[in-house]
Amino acid sequence: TAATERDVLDVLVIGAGFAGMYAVHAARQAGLEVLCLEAGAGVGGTWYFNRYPGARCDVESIDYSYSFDEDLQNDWVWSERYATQPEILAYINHVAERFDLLRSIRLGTRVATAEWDEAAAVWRVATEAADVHIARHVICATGSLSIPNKPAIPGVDDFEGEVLFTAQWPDTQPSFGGKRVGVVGTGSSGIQSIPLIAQEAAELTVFQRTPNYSVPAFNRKLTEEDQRRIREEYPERRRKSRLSGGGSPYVAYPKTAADCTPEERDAALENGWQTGGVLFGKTFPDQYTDIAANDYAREFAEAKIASIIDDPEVARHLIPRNQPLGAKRICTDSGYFETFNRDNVSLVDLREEPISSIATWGIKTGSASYELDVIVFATGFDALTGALARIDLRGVGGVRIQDVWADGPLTYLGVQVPGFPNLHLVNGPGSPGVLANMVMHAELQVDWILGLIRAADDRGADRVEPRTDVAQKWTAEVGEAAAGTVFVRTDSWYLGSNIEGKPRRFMLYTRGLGTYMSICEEIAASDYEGFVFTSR
Ligand code: NA7
Repeated sequence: TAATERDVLDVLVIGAGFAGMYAVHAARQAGLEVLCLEAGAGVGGTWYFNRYPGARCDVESIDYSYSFDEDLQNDWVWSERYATQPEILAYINHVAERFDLLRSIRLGTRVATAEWDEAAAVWRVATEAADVHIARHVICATGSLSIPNKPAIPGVDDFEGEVLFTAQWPDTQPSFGGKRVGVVGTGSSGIQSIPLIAQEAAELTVFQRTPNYSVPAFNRKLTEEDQRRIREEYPERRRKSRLSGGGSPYVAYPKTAADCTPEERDAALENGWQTGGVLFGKTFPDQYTDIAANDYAREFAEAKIASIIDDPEVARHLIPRNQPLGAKRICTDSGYFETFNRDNVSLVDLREEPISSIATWGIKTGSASYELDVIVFATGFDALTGALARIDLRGVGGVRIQDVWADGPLTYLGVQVPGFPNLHLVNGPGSPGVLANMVMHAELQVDWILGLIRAADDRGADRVEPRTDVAQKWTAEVGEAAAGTVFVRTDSWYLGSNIEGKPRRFMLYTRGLGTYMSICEEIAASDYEGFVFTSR
């Protein structure tokens, strides 16, 4: 196809998930000419692709939703404390329609290359269909969990049954009735889908490489009384969330674990457990920084989990024990451990014997064979940097972002990269990202990015980029902050260690969303300290 060139856009957004959709809306509100390119056939990003049974957000629906428009906030009614994927997707589609966003979004359009044109001070962005778009600024809203990890197990292509990936689930729900199903992977996606698949399948075999801590969601329907209270408390809830560590209004117990009496500690942990899910990780303020505090919470969780599982031998395999609680993201489940009490469910511990190959009929470990009709891979993502690395993204002098990031991502504030002028990342490495409520995080970051673009325009500068030294300093700070936490004590996708050959670096800012945004605000107020504005 012949390349077609369009007029110069102010902003080109890559990705129409929560972040990209808000970027489109906010850029339009700021009077900028914006176009968004989205690979999926619909909007929603990760919520478009991850349609597996049981898919839910582990942040409460009333927090994991846009705050930028009060009418939207008050009109939309979430039916459950934790929304299912279909409800989240319905919400995103509603937002797209309500704010007429689709006229600025090209669906089914994957970006292949993005190249900085030094002479013209613009980005040239080409799609896989070789359409070229020219933009002054590019906002990458490419998602943290958007590139599925497909393990290269010998023989994987020989399997004659059905192969499914949770992260690329078919539009029509496959049926498991009467079938022998194997699920590989026990992260959040496995833990959410396993209980539902178990209800339907004739037999379910779970292949677990690393066990995970999972805390019941205590999900429930939201009543009319809840709805009334939510509306009344929303402004205060959002205010608290913006100042918080994780973008939700919850605060830790007012004392460190060490300062509590044993009774107080247990009561705080019980309360944290009943709050449910990933929020249990926030019971004590020092739970992520003091291993002793973490041990209290971990042992409490282990006892709770053990009490759910009937067979102590199965429990021994399902409970992690050797990793700090929350170093891998705590999973939020509805009936996960209970599922292993069913007669049609069995667990294979791959730490004892890894998968050796896949045959036409199923999965082989060293000494055992498992005949299967369906294999579900819930094997995670090339997280945080995977989507950017798949674009041939070239900055000043044709330098590729993969090369600049060969030893791990280098960013200033998680938002800009030296040598890549006018390129902005949302929820990128070096920001709190997935450690916070991504919707609120995206809104705050997009507003900040648009402030930076405005600052450049006000100066008559056609180019803005961070100095290398400030990016190095910020990246070192991100690393130092993480070094003081339990996050670096176990392998995880936060560290890139789930993907072969990826540099092992903790990629997120651990001091919390509120602290992070106050630093960003200070930098904006100091006339964008660390940024260089230039014009041709
Ligand atoms: P995760 O959390 O990365 O989980 C992936 C799981 O798949 C995990 O248990 C992996 O074990 C396992 N895995 C990956 N590759 C293999 C191979 N080759 N063989 C066996 N098992 C394997 O991804 P999710 O999609 O569940 O969740 C991601 C995030 O989405 C989640 O944290 C929420 O924030 C939402 P491993 O631990 O690597 O040993």
